[in-house]
Amino acid sequence: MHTIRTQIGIVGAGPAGLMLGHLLHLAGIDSFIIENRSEEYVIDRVRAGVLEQSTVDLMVENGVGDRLQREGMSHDGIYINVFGKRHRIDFAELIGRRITVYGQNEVVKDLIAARHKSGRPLRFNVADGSVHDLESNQPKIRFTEDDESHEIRCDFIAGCDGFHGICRPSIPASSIHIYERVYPFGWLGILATAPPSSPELVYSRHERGFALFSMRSNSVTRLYLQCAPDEDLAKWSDDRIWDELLTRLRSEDGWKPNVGPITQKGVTGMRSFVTEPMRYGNLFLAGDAAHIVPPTGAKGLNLAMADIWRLTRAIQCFYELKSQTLLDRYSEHCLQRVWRAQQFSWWMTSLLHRPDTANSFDFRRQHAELDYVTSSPIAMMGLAENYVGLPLSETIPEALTR
Ligand code: FAS
Ligand code: PHB
Repeated sequence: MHTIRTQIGIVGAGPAGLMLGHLLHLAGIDSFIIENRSEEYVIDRVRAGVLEQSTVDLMVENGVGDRLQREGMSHDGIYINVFGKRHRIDFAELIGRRITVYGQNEVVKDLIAARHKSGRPLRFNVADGSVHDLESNQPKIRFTEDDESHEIRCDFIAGCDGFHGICRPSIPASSIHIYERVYPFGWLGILATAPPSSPELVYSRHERGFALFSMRSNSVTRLYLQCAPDEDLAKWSDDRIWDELLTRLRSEDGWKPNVGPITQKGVTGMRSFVTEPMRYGNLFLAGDAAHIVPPTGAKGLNLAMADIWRLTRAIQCFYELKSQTLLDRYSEHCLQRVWRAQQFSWWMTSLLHRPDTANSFDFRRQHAELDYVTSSPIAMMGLAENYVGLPLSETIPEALTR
């Protein structure tokens, strides 16, 4: 068994683990990142596409935002298409903040490049990962690489290994509480080589269900449609996908997405999930390892970055001020932002999807809410504030009063 000593052991090289490694590096704090997938797989994995202002600020302020500033697409609003009628929600007008469209895999690519440049350890393709002695002052991560077993001894473990990782399940069930809601629908998502025909995202509620028009660049679009959670992709030819997308997204004013070759497609289930607390001994969970939101509110990646901003400050406070205060308040403070995003993501999902058991009252009530959200400046401001995201700050009340 080869022993490695470091300050922070990080499980998972997704956006959370990589950003943590980067911010700790800038703070002169040592860390060791392990990832059980290959570098190519992690970079090519198609996921998020919308960055909150605070996520963009975090990347730019910490020296990993150059390409984001060059290639990211800044959007001042979104469209909501209500049964064929398109309405614009003008974030810049309503709250003076905006979002940026920049693929998660581009974020991961930039962070991996920064990690390699820092010379600090990042190991891909590891196997048999496990965590131990979480309540001790020297928690341990064990893994094998090229059939050799290794043990990382550290002060703290950051569980950034996503929803299907090893860290959360390593916590005794009696020490955490899980809050969960699984939705009776999923998203069939595609990447297409087609120039965007709208300068901003289009969320659509159509009688046949939800659809979303998004993009990755001036030549690549990303689109989603509501489907069954276990939808069989084999039953969806590219023509059938485009027919359904055009039907659900086309609006009375003639707008419709451009059609082009589909280069990637997949089906994702949808759930709301929260782990409380996000800490067990000296194991700190961050990102999808602790919480999942349905992607309708575009919050997942941004919540992961907010957790990491908070965890870095807490770890710095421990080493620089010998204080446990922020570590002890990490979970409580993260959960304030997590539940705000949970409520918003559930609300956007309920507002824009066709419920599986639509009784006439629910249908009319949903329609009334869609009319309200697309006509009342006050309702639009609420949506804008949550969609663009709150500034990173110690607590939510503080962020709300900024
Ligand atoms: P990740 O899951 O990204 O990373 C965890 C890493 O840990 C992975 O690389 C995994 O391979 C690794 N790992 C797992 N087990 C391990 C083990 N045992 N040992 C070592 N490594 C291990 N969010 C948004 O904000 N905006 C969006 O527009 C958006 N769209 C989405 C669309 C889809 C289709 C999906 C599925 C998600 C979307 N999300 C969106 C949410 C998504 O982006 C996640 O929130 C984000 O990936 C969370 O980042 P991490 O917490 O780093 O987890
Ligand atoms: C995306 O661009 O992939 C995307 C955008 C908005 C969402 C979800 C996904 O709500």
